[in-house]
Amino acid sequence: MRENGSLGRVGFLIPTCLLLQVLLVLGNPTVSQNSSEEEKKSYRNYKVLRTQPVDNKDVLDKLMTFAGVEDISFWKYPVMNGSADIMASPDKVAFVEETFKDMGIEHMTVINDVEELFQGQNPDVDNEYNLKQNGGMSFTRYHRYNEIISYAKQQAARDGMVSYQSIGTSSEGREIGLVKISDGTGGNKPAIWMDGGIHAREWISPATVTYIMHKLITDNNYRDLVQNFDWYIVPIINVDGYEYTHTRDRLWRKTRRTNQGTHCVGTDPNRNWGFKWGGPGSSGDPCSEIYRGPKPFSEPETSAVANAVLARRNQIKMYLTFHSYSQLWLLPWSYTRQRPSDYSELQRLGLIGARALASTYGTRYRVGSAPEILYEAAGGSDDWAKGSAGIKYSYTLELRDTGTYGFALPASQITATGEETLRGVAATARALHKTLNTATG
Ligand code: 0X9
Ligand code: ZN
Repeated sequence: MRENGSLGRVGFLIPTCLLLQVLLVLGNPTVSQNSSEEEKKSYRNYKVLRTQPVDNKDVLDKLMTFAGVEDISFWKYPVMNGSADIMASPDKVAFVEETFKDMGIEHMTVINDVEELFQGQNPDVDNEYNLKQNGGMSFTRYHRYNEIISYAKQQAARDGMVSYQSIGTSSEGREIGLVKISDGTGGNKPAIWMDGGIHAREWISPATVTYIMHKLITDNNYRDLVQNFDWYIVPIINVDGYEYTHTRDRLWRKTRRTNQGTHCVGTDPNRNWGFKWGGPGSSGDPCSEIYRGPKPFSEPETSAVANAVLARRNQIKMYLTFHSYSQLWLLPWSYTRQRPSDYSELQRLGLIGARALASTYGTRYRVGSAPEILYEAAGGSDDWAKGSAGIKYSYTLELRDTGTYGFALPASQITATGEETLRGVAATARALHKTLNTATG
């Protein structure tokens, strides 16, 4: 992710053409039927292998060459002094292991059968009690787009503090929903923006955002947060991609808009924002997993969210966006290794959040800028929120876990992840409230 387009050919999860897709379905017993009678890609016997931490640039570059190989993909990209998680199909595992051996790097198998974890990730049955208690959200399974939107609308209908509006439509015609929580006292309060589901396969993100929203509405322990701030919440931005991960390919990341002149579908919605668009860590290749799109805000989903943020830019004091996985509290900037001049202030609030989060169940987060603890990547929503919308406090949270399950994080971890993240967000919000009040006297 260090150079422009360096991951130019990561789009290998996508079958190369429709014909091939048809052949694959007909001839491949691993492609199964899902409830809507469409074929869902199977990851039976795909493995995730973890390298030892790499401290050598040549080895790092060599690892990156996997990016162009079909049926090999990165769950976690190789970074200096960090390990990489690499998924390989059954017939590519030996090749990957051989390559590791040639490079002299050790590895371990973190996931032995990706499909098995996916099968166990999301139980069909709900906890009926929870469902009733929470107005349709059980938080014991990953809910579908429709369920989350209906829940949001229902909350708006029954609670005077909550309102719902559509802020735009995805390329497949789905509504992008924005929830506002505001107790109506005190006029124009400072606001906090939260969004989830930029990347389709990171299911814990919409689940966590919805959990936090639920708690802000219903739990009196967080009353002060609603008294002191208005909250704007978009549970799922990449609505088409999210549904696609439920019906066709569990590991889809991008949007679902078709690209002109290629069979490769989708844009990375976290490379598509109009601040420093096209910079390092993004690709101009539509087949890449980090394709930035043909122009800034080419995707209706990012454009809708940006417009909704801009319309409230003077009110919004903090921007929080949720991804997974790695357990990181990321600070700006991501497009450059240079730190913003107010870095230490942003770090101060980030550390308060990470500490409160860890004090809940011991889940440890690292706090720092993406180039320092992850990789450089331009065109993300966090950089845009700070650089273009002028929101000083802008953070990306990479939620649980650190790779034991990765994208297959079981639904049984939703409430714990939600709870600890809520506590982290609450602590940061309270610190922000104090800071704003001190600053304005
Ligand atoms: O690469 C990303 O977009 C994020 N990581 S993920 O594994 N969820 O894909 C990190 C985003 C950090 N912020 C920016 N790059 N702007
Ligand atoms: Zn992400």
